[in-house]
Amino acid sequence: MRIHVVMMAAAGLGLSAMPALAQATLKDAFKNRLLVGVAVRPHQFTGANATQAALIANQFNSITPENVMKWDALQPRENEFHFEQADRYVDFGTRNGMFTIGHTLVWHSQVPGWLFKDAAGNPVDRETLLARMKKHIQTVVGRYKGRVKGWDVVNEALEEDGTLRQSPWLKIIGEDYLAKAFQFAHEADPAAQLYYNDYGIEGGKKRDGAIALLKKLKAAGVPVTGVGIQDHVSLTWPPATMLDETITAFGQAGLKVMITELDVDVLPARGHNTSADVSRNEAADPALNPYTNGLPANVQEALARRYAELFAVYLKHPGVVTRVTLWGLCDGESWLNDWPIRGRTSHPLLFDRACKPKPAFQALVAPRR
Ligand code: 9MR
Repeated sequence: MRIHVVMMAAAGLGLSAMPALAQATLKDAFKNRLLVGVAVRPHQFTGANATQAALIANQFNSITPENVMKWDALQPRENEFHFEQADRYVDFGTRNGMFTIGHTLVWHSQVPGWLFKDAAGNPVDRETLLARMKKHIQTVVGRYKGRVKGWDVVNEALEEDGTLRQSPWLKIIGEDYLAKAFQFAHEADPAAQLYYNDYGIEGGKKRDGAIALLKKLKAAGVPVTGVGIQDHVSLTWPPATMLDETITAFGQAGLKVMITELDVDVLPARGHNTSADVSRNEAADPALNPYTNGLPANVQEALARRYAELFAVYLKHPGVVTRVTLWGLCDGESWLNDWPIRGRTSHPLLFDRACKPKPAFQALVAPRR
């Protein structure tokens, strides 16, 4: 208790923060087994919201930047780098002794308009795009060498059928763009862990495609440390057995597995769709937004059981699954409030809209035996 009081005094917090801090923590619950991380936003890592900053420092031992290290944030115009936010993010992680992640170097989304074009607006050639990729990766990874411990190097390069996504990276550079990205990142920081990160690879053809791709990269000597399974999941998909088999298969291929963007969507959906593609945008329908006044107890319980089930699967793979990162701290700021339908009231995380721990949190820190 004394430690918490000291921490709060240091962070200049009011008493209202006390209940959230004076309790068991996720990082202790999984100590020596899993790092537990969270995706963070500027108001949290700059300390503008001191309560949330303290909650993050208290509960988690790893962080990922939700948006501030994407290409459009770091290099909006060619050779014009903006590091203010990213520097503060890395400082927060370093100060708090957290395993600090970089997200993400090579992605088809959140990229500035100039990246794939020349001055006349025509697509650039392979050599130009490779040079731009190299410059970006070496500048960014080089700047945080030794402090950012792991990078999502290539993000979401696969289609739902497991073939390579027809992105500008693939069309302009060709298949070896993945190997090049890992190579450049490795040159810039040989000690950093380097991941391939994707959603929907928990099962099916996309999983098979990911395994084949990663085996091929490893066989060619490409410095890939592991695979990030994003795990934007629902209450029922993927089934625990499927996830378990998938992690086993990645482990057998010699890869570490990170759970990089975990959240559990409890809202009803139009049909079954395992895609977390940010470009999905569906029409609103009140029937698909049933929990605007809070989550009913039976759904809270189902969510708690689901979180417990997922962590039980992760824990079955010691040495393979080494980190689990939640994609956000409190429900009110989850991306799932606006995706795939804008303006819904979503409840996918461990802390509610008041940033108070939910039954799902309790299920992880104090499991019923
Ligand atoms: O949560 C992120 C949201 O705030 C952004 O608007 C969106 C677009 O950049 O990206 C979200 O995060 C995505 C992550 O970077 C990659 N995997 C899917 C995540 C959810 O869309």
